[in-house]
Amino acid sequence: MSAVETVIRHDWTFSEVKALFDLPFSDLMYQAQTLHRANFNPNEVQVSTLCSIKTGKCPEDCAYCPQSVRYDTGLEVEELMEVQQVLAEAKAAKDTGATRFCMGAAWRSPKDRDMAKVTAMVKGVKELGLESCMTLGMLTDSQAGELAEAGLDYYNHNLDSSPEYYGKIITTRSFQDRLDTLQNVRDSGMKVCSGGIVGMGEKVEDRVGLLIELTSMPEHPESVPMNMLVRVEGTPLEMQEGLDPFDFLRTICVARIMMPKSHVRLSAGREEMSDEMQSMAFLAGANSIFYGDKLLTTDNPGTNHDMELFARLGINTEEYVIDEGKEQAVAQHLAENNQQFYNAAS
Ligand code: SAM
Ligand code: DTB
Ligand code: SF4
Repeated sequence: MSAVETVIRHDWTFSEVKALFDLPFSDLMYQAQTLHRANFNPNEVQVSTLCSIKTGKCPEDCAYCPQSVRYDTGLEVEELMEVQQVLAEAKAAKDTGATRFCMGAAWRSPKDRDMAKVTAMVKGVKELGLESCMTLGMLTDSQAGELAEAGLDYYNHNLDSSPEYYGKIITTRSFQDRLDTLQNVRDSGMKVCSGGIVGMGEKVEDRVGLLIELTSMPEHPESVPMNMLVRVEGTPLEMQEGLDPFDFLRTICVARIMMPKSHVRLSAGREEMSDEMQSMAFLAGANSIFYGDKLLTTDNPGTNHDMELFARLGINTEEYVIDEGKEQAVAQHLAENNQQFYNAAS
């Protein structure tokens, strides 16, 4: 840790943030990396594995999403999985080195009748010694309370874009609905995971707006997923023009600078990124990834590829520390697994 002062701000102005985006690329990278080093081990990345516990047939109209019932994406629909099946996947994720297991459901919001099953999943995942995360759509305050009581560590609910651009992407629920769910999650005592998508045709001003919204919350989200749009055939955004990689990297830099103590996750879209682009994202301050061959329904780089990339870059996977730094609960196999790849690479 260096002596660089870190101030957690909730009052970023539009012009300040826009000025960050407008910096020469090297100056922006330097600022982001400096703050990153002041707050994190720059050679550690947290790894989470995703599991789609209920797939497809979602009533919402999110223009990017292959799981909306409104778009024909050829997706295989799957009802809510059985608890034991989810736990078998969690165990497999742990065995390949993930420390957090994220369960996602293609719901507008969970039905009360689903809560017993999802809370059983949370308890089972915790018993395996994994951190838990869920993303199930909108939550009422009592649903958030039930999940918190079951031991859920994180709840993921993305703002996706600026309040202005949001309406061009989703019409079936409002930006305010999203903020209300995030408030319910925060009030329940769970940690907040919230970020957005870059590359949906939004302007740099919308990326500024998204990041200002994330930092204006009374506490910054502990985890900030930054997704690069995966252009899925059959969705309205299928033909969206490709994003300049530097525009994505700039967004990672600015997220790191504005939320210096949060984990910034390099999320969807890695399958389309070169190893060099990913390494620049880590340099820009991204320190978490989704690890596993699949995201929810689309492809992700394979675990072997990721471990090899980590070995080539000298990156270690971040350990899962239970009870705020007291008891370290990391499976020995994780270290061994990494070591094996470093040995192979050297
Ligand atoms: N139904 C829940 C919801 O929307 O909150 C949970 C699952 S939803 C798939 C979780 C997030 O995945 C979305 O908010 C969006 O940010 C991201 N996502 C979905 N499809 C994507 C795509 N094609 N490219 C990039 N990110 C995507
Ligand atoms: C997030 O921000 N990205 C993840 C997770 N949270 C749930 C989902 C990405 C989904 C990409 C498209 C798919 O695989 O269906
Ligand atoms: Fe449904 Fe979530 Fe996809 Fe929107 S992003 S269509 S709410 S699964």
